[in-house]
Parts: sequence; C-alpha cells; structure tokens
Amino acid sequence: MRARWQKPPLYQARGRLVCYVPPDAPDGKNRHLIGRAEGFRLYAKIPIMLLTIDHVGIACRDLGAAIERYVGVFGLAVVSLETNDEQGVREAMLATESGTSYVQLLQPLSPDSPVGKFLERRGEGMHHVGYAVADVSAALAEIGATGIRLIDSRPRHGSMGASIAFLPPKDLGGVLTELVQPLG
Ligand code: MC0
Repeated sequence: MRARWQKPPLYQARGRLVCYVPPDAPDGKNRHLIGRAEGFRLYAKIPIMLLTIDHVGIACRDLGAAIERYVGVFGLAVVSLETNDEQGVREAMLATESGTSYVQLLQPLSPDSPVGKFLERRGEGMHHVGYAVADVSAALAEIGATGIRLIDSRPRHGSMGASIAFLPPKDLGGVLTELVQPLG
C-alpha cells in the first residue's frame, strides 16, 4: 500500500519559513515556489494576510437604541463614539471581552450615504466585516494583483484612528469587506 503523504516540516532558511515538498505531494495553501532540487520543490510560506476579525459593522436607524440593545443583551463596553463625515456615518465601537474585536454600530448621516442606501434597500442588519491587517497599503496592492476590484485604492480614515479600505461585495460573495490597520 502506498504510504500516506506526510506534511513536510517547516524550518527557517535565510530568515524565511520554508519547506521541501516531494514530487508527488499535493498542492498546499499559503506557500509559493522558490526553487527545485532533485525533484523536490522548495516553498516559502506566505504569511496569512488577515490577522483577525477586527469588527462586524451593523447598520441601524437609531444609534442610541442599538447601543442600549448591545450593551443590555451582551454586556459590551462602548469604547468610542465618532462621526465620520467622509463615510457618512455616526458610529459606536463596542468592545468584546477580547478587547481587540468590536461590534460597530452605524447610523447614516443622510439617506444617500452608503449606510443610508443600504438601510433603504435592505433594512437594518449586518453591513460589512472588517479584518485587521498589518499594513493596509501593502494588502491593497496584493489584493489588487489578484484581480479583486478595490473600492478604495488608498487608505482612508476609520474609527479609533485606524487606516481602512473597502473591497466590493460583488467580488467577495456578497460581503462588503473592510481592511483595517489599527492605530499604533
Ligand atoms: C450595497 N450593496 C451591498 C452593500 N451595500 N451588498 C452587501 N453589503 C453591503 N453593505 C449592494 C446592493 O444591495 C446592490 O446590489 C448593489 O450593492 C448596489 O447598491 P447601491 O445601493 O446602489 O450602492 P452603491 O453601488 O452606490 O455602493 C455600494 C458600495 C458602497 C458597497 C460600493 O456602499 C461603498 O462604497 N461602501 C464602502 C464605504 C462604506 O460602506 N462606508 C460606511 C461604513 P444589487 O444586487 O441590488 O445590485 S464606514 C465605516 O465602517 C468606518 C467608519 C470604519 O469602519 O472605521
């Protein structure tokens, strides 16, 4: 019987995480080919771009009422209340127990803003997911190179001093996606 293929060990070489893969090994994720030797392939491991879920954005008509609901039901803590004129929202960030991921409640400043149009079309509900990245400009360049369209080709100002950029829902399974480089 043919031996089951074993995942090759990762090790450091010249500052990079690499692994040698035998000729019959299946393709792997998060790695790219950097060389070949005697039928073996040498891969460098690609770091995962999305570090964590930074926040879930929820569109609401009445920010005060939405805050009361999320604090009352889940015991979340309001850590920031801001108006973002460029994005057309009044918004609150409510921290989860981890302290590094948030529920973001969004009330539109006008009916023709992104959240205003969303409420009109779909009603209250989940508006977008925000993922933390180490470097939003670098992430935009990498994502753009895959053929995914960018709503923002350069970073904008987001909540709590973050740099943010949006990717269109039509290219990502119907989910408006935000990249977030937290402040500091
Ligand atoms: C619209 N669509 C969505 C959607 N918004 N689908 C999923 N999730 C959403 N959030 C869909 C509509 O249902 C429609 O689909 C199509 O997109 C066009 O809708 P539209 O109403 O005509 O809207 P557009 O095309 O003018 O704009 C949609 C787009 C826009 C996503 C490009 O909303 C945008 O640029 N969003 C990024 C900025 C943003 O959302 N800012 C507010 C949060 P059908 O199938 O009917 O064609 S600011 C924020 O969150 C900041 C403060 C932070 O986190 O720090």
